[in-house]
Formats: sequence, C-alpha cells, structure tokens
Amino acid sequence: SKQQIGVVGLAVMGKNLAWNIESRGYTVSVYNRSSEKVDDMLKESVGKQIVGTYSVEEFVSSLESPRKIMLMVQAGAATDATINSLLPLLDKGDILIDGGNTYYKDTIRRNKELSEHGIHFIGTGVSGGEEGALTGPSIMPGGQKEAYELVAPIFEAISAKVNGDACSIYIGPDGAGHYVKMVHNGIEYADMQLIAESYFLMKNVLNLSADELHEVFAEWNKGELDSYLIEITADIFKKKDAETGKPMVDVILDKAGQKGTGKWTSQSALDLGTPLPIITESVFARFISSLKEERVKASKVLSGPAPVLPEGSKEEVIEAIRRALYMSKIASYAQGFAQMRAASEEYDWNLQYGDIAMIFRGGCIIRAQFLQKIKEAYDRDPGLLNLMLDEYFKEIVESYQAALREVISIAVKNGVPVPGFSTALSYYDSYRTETLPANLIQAQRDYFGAHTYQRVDKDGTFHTEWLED
Ligand code: NBP
Repeated sequence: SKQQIGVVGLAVMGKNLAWNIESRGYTVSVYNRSSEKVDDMLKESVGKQIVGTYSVEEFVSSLESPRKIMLMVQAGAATDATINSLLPLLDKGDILIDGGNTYYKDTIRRNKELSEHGIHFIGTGVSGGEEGALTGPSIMPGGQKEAYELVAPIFEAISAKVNGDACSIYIGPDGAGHYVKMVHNGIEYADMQLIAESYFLMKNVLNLSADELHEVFAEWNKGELDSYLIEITADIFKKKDAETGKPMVDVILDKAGQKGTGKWTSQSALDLGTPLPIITESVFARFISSLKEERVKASKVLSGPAPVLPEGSKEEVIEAIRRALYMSKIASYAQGFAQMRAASEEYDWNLQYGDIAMIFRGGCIIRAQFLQKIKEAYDRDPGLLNLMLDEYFKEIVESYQAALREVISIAVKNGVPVPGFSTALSYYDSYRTETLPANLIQAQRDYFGAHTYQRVDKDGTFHTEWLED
C-alpha cells in the first residue's frame, strides 16, 4: 500500500517533521539525497509508520495520488536541484510543498514554473526550530488554495495549537507564506535586539547580576511581555558555565551571527518604500557587534561620558525599562504588519492580518500573549492602517512613551547604545507628527535638481527659480 505523504531532506527539520506527521496517524515515505540519513532515520524510527526509500523513483512511486511531497532541504540551489529531480516523475495535480526558509521571490518563480507543468506548489514557512518541527510548529502556507485544502488536515494536525486553534492557516497565493515567515524572522530580530538593550541597561547602569536579571525577566514573563523569548532569556541568566562557574552569558563572545532573513525583510522594506527602522536597526546592530576587533581598538581611542546615576529607585528604573521594551515592541510589530500590508498590495495577496497574528501565537519563536491583542485589533478593524491606531495599543503607547523617553535619556547620558529603543521612539514621534521637515527637503531637491514640489495651499506641481534675485 502507498503512503499518504512524503518528506525529502532528513536533516534535523525534515526528520522531526516526518515523525510529527507520523505521530498524527499518517503514513510517511522519506527520502534523502545521501542514503546514510535514510538509514539513520530508520534506525531511530522503530515502531513508527515510516517507509525509507533510496531513489527518487522509489520515493515517488511509494506515494498515494495526488502525491503530497514536503521538501525540507537547504534553501536555494538545493531546493531547485531537488525539484528538478522529482519533476519528471510527477503527475498533474501532485503537490510539492517547500518547507525551507526560502526567499519569497524564489517561491513566486517556482510556483509559476511548476503550475505550467500542472504541478501545485506550496511554499510554507515553518517556524519553531527542531523542537517545533517535532511537537508542533507554526505553519505559514502560500500557494494554490485548492492544493492547500488537500494538505490542510495534515498541516492542522501537526501544527501548534493555541486554545484549540491550529497555528496553520492559508496565507495567500504563491510567495505569501514565505513572505510572512520572512517578516516573522525580521520581527524576531527586533524582539531580540530590544530585549538585549534592556539587559544591557540593567547590567551597565543598574549593575544587576545575572541572578537578578533572571528574577527580572522571570517576573516580566508573568505580565504583558509574556512570551517565549522573554522566557528563554530568564532561563539563560540562570545557566552557569561548567568550566568557569561564571554565568554562561558572560563567557559568550558578543558577536551576533545571522542567516540573512532579517536582512531580506529590510531589503523588501526598501524595495516597497515602507518604513521598517526597528528591524533594520536590529540587523545593523548585529553587523556592528560583529566588528569586534574594530570595536576593541576603538574602545582604546574613543571615550564616552562619565556614568550618571539615574533618578528614582532601582525598581522604578526597571519598571521604566519594562515599559520602554513593551512600547518599542508594539512599534516594531506595527512596522512589520504595515510592511505586510504594503507587500499584500504590491503582490495582490489579500493577506488577513488577524489570521497571521493568530498563527504567530503558538509554535514559533515570536509566540507571545501579546499576539492575541493584535488579533483582536484586526478583528475590530481588518483595514487598520497601523497597530498604534488601535484603541488598545494607542492607550499603551500614549501612557508608556514617558518611560521610553526617560530610558533613552538614561542611556544617552551614560553612553550606552540603544539603537532599537531610539529608533522606536523616533518612529512613534514621526508617525504622530502632522508636519515633518520634509518641506525643506523638497525645497532643497527643487533648488539643486528642479525636482519640483507640491504646495500646502493648492493642487499642482511647482518649481521655483531659487537663484532669481
Ligand atoms: P539544512 O538546511 O542543513 O539542509 C540539509 C538538507 O539539504 C539535507 O537533507 C541535504 O541532503 C539537503 N541538500 C543539500 Br545541503 N544540498 C542538496 C542538493 N543539492 N540536492 C538535494 N538535497 C540537498 O537542513 P535543516 O536545518 O533541517 O533545514 C531544512 C530547511 O528548513 C532549510 O531550508 C532551513 O532553512 C529550514 N528551517 C530550518 C530551521 C532550523 O531551526 N534548523 C527552522 C525553520 C526552517 P544531504 O544529506 O544529502 O546533504
């Protein structure tokens, strides 16, 4: 008898996803380019309905029709190579699903090419890492709706659940799912940067120890900031290095790595002409962190201000930092969701922002209580222009802005860099300002380049001879 679904690519993600699917009662065929991974997986799969195959022919013919094949291989050339090896063996109506971290423009291209062969192609974001893949990831599928309907029962069964709702919802045509996954990752960069700045201020200005930082983050995780990233941050401060006995964080080198999905999000913002400063600043913060050797040299040459003790008790400053973090987080999600709106218009995806907030609530790295508030905001107004205009978020940002201003000034006076906090506040202040100084920029553009301008008092396009008199 034939299997209900196939998984290609048996590194950590594919293997765990295959086990997850099998654990929900489906029969699964697996295949990997190099056969050792198939052997290893079968050894670890005793008692499971997993069928190993050793050639693409054997793999494809082991599947029920229409075939459902999930690719979990390295994004990029490996995905194209895998698709090309399968394509001659597939029949019209078969469904290929790419669960890798694929660039959304590749997904748009592949969807188009494969649909010319009558093959459905679903590009899906899968978030939650190895653990999520095994126990319930957040799934963001894009592609032909009718093809998604055929795999929806499997996706819903394997996905994370929040209050009984599956964290897998059809996102939109072609690249929509991978786009949303990309923005998810960008938001993740910003969340991590803002948490890191909070930590840095408490460490450097308030001199909190790792144990105290553990207490603060554990406490924060009980309130508005309740989220996976705050929870693991609390855990991290508890961990001691086995070799030295020091807190683990203090022995880890301050050079942040990245795989590029944050950068893609920023690049897309630049292409769409939509403001995404917090995520972009978070990407830049990783870049500047990686200039470790240069920073070490500069630290011997360039000096900052003498320390200034903040006003207020330690508890008051910690509460101000908590509020600064929450307000900045709101501004960051406002930017990410506004960018998804811009992309949805550009690519005709008809994205449903409340649904997206809902599937972000479980399984994925940015999962948080707060996403429920975003869902409710879009339920109140599906056409909401900016999250900060929603009644719940408006109230928070209006009452927390004082704390954000105070925290930034403490940082500035002490020479502690807070690029995420600063840009969050600038975004808020820019967005709420009726008249910005862009009138001067327009005058300059018209002066040196005759680029013309519009007027505040009448319609039309104007140019001034600036040097006339
Ligand atoms: P990797 O991204 O490390 O990819 C390894 C797999 O790709 C192996 O099965 C390998 O086969 C296959 N592969 C390569 Br490399 N080149 C190939 C080629 N030319 N033809 C056919 N197969 C090829 O695996 P992963 O970490 O499990 O991630 C899988 C996907 O899921 C990636 O796109 C990743 O970005 C995405 N993702 C990962 C995570 C995570 O937490 N790791 C989370 C979410 C999404 P081989 O064994 O023969 O070399």
